[in-house]
Amino acid sequence: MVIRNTYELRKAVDKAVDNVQVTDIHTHLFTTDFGDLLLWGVDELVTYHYLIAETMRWVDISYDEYWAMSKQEQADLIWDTLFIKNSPYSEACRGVLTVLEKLGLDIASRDLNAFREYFKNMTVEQYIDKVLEVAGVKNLVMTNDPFEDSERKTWLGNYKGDERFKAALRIDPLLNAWDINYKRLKEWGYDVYQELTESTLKEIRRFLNDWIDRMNPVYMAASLPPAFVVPEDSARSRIVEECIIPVSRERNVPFAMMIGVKKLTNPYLRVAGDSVGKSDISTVEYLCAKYPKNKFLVTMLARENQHELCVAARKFRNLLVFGCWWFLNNPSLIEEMTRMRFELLGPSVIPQHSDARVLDQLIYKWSHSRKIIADVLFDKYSDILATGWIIKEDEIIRDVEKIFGGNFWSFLERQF
Ligand code: HDL
Ligand code: ZN
Repeated sequence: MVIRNTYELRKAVDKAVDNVQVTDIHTHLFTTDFGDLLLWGVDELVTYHYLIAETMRWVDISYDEYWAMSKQEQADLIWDTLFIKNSPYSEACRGVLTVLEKLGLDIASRDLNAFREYFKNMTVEQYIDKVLEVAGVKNLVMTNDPFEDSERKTWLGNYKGDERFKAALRIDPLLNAWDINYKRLKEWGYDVYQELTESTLKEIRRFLNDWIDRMNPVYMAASLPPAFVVPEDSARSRIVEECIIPVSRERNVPFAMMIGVKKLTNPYLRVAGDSVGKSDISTVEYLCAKYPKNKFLVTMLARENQHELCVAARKFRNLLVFGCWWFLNNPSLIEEMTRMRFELLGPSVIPQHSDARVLDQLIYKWSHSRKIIADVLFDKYSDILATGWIIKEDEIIRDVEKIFGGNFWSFLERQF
C-alpha cells in the first residue's frame, strides 16, 4: 500500500514497530539449563541493581545492612522507598509498573504482596513463553562467561539450550585481568604463562576456539574501561590483536566491544556500583581500519562518545553500532541517540538491545523503546514524504525488520 499522508504514515509505522518480532542482541538472561541464574518474578524485578542504587540515595541503612537482608526484605524496602514514599517516575521504576500493567495486574492496588501472588503458580517455562510473547521477542542473546563457575559447570555438563536463546562468549576476565586469570586457563589445561609468549598466545586462541565450539556463540564480547586502547604495550592489547582478532575472523564470530565502564566506582554497591567514562574512539577506528575483514559490534557507554561512534560507523562497513546501553537506556537519551543514528546512518544500525537481567524486564525495555523508535521513524519518514518521495507500507515493514534484528543476522552472514 502506498502511504498518501502522515495519518496513514503514523498508522503504518506504529503497526510495523508494534508487530515486529525482535532479536535482542544483548541480555543477561539464561535458558532454564542454568537454573537460578535466570532471574524472574516481581522480587527480582524490584531488586534490579538500578533500583538498589536509587534506593540507597534515600535510606540511611548501611550497605552491609542492605546486603544482609533477604530478597523479599530488599524488595519491600525498595518498593516502600521508591514506589510508596516517592513517585516511581525514574525509568527503572516506571519499567516495573509497565511490566505489572502488561501482565494485567491491578497497579492501583500498589500491593506488592498481591503482585507476588501472580507468580506463585507460574513455572519458569510458562513465564518464558509469556514474557517473550508479550515483549514480542523472538530471539535473545545471553551473556555467557566461562570464567563464572556457576555457568561453566552447565556448559561442561548437561546444557541442552533453547533455540530462542543464543550464546555470546563473554571474555572480560581474559582481557581485563590477564595477570590474574591466566592461572585459571592453566588450571583448565591450557599451557599458558603470564608472559605472552607465542605459545601462550596460541593456547589463548585454543581456549577461544574450544569455547566457540562448545557455545556456538553469535559473537564474542567484552565490557571495556574508558582507558581501553589498542595498540598499546599491554596484555589486553596484545590478546585483542593476536588472539581475539584472528579467531574472530577465522570463525566468523564478531567481536562485540562494550566500551566505557568504570568498574566499582562505589564498591559497596557491588553490581550496582559501576559508573561511566568517556572512551577513546580512535581504538575503534584503529581496529576497524587495520582489520577490514573482521566484524565489530560496538556500543559505548558515554553519551559523549555517541556522535563520534556514528561517524566512525560511516567510515567502516565492518562496524555495526548497537544499543542505548545502561545509563543511556532512558527515553531522553534513546531519542537523542536514535535521531543521531538514523540521520547519520539511516537504517544501518541496531538502535536498541534490552540488557535485561530479569526476564520480566524484556516487557518494559522493549515496550518503552519501540514507542521512542517509532516516533523517530515517523519523523524521518515524514521528512521524505514531504519531498514527494513515495513510501510503501511494505518498505516500512522491511526497514523495521532490519533495525529490530535483521541487520544483526545479515551482519553475521556478510563477507568483507
Ligand atoms: O557489562 C555489561 O554487560 C553491563 O550491561 C552490566 O551487566 C551492567 O551491570 C548492566 O546490567 N547494565 O544494564
Ligand atoms: Zn549487559
